[in-house]
Amino acid sequence: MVRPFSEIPGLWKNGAANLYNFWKLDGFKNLHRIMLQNFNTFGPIYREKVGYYESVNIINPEDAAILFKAEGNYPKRLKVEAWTSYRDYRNRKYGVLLKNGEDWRSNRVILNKEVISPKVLGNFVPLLEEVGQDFVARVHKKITRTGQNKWTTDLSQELFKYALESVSSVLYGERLGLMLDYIDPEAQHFINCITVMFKTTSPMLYIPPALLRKVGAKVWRDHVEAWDGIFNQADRCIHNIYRQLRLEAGTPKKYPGVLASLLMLDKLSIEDIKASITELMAGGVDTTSITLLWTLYELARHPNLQEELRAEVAAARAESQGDMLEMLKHIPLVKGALKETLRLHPVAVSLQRYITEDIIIQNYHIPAGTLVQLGLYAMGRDPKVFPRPEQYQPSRWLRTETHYFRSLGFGFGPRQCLGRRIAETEMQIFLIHMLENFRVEKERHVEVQSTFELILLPEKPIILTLKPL
Ligand code: HEM
Ligand code: 2DC
Repeated sequence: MVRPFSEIPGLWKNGAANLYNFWKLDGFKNLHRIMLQNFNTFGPIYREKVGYYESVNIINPEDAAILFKAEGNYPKRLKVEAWTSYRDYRNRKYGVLLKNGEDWRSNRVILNKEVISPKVLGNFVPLLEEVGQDFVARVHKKITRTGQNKWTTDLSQELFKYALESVSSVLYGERLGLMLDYIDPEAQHFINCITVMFKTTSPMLYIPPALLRKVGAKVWRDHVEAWDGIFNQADRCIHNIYRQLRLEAGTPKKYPGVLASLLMLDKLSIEDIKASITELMAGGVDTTSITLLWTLYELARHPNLQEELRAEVAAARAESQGDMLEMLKHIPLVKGALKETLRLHPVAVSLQRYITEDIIIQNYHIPAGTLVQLGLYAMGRDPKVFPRPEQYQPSRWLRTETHYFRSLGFGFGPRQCLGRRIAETEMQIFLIHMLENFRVEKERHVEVQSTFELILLPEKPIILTLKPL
């Protein structure tokens, strides 16, 4: 007998009381730990209502498969109201991140061809390769300047710059110059705005932004200011390319970047292009940089693994005679390391869909229209899903054991991360260059946990030491 929806365990009856408890537990920062605890209390499925949003939460890969089979033709995530409210407030168009329905699909299909299809990888690699080389040169210079043949630092700011330089070079076909000593203060401002934008979003997941706006709350004002900074900088970059394109008519000799390709293709309106390019630029900074920071942290904690990866990279370099596109096909363990980082330190604490048909999970009936969340952070640490989950083992992604609905760091299906190819390639190239040039070390016994600021971030600075090989 299938059990009814109303019998799913959990605390879903009193949203306001739950919000109060959540607030007392400092839940805004601990969402990932609270989800983990809820799975421990209630089992592999629970219902929850915090503030104004209600969901069913699941943790098993087999249940994730059922969820994604019911996502329909226009998959829809939890609506981040802070982001849509800002755009409504400023009269700006939604990009692919926030669109839904047919409008989303038609934009996404066109963007896919320019951003995530395998055929564009060849265009991206030389651009990203150049940024990777410049990053390494910059670190060598920093090491020389210390006079100690090593550099001990919190790399996050450097990684933000690396990520922004990488994504911009792909989007605009041009360098911003962030690997230089003196950088454009506008670019630094853009980076700061993204951090503030994420941080101010999380309380607004539970308290409606419309309300916060009415009472003139600081969190709403800061949020608006952050998005204003993001849009102003993106507008400047976009306008620049647009003007150049009008000046030099005819087809360019070299790959001109995603934006110019979209403009020349002439299939999306300029307003739609601007909206999605802005989202890609903003989505391409904290995500990859934090994932790289966590990866370096894990490599510092596992020196033997670090040597193993170095050996793989050296062999790949020899085999492909320096051809980077070819080299990327010979580094399975490096790719496994990135998957392993996203398992333990996912950017997104959960994946969510509004299901379009009734489904049965854990023998409970769930009606169409329900918001179902897969606890990605919790799944990554579940011993039933990943044996010895606390161990960082990139090789688990090589073995023949099942990976069925287990590698979901970038989401799933047609609504998965649009920046996935850019992110993966940028991160692989980064690790190749770092492994070829430096040994990464850290102080022993320093453990770093995650904190939730819409995306999961290290709760305190990660201090690493880089030594030339
Ligand atoms: C969506 C993760 C980097 C742009 C997403 C989603 C996840 C994700 C989990 C939701 C997918 C779903 O609902 O199935 C990540 C991770 C990254 C990363 C782990 C890096 C380690 C990037 C980069 C960009 C980007 C570099 C831009 C260049 C986007 C966009 C969407 C998205 C535009 C919305 C797509 C849509 O709604 O159609 N990402 N992301 N992301 N990401 Fe990423
Ligand atoms: C946050 O409960 C926790 O990739 C919420 O590059 C549910 C939720 C909904 C949407 C998720 C968000 C979480 C985390 C950050 C994600 C976002 C969708 C896209 C976004 C996963 C899990 C991200 C970081 C994008 C952001 C691009 C943007 C700022 C322009």
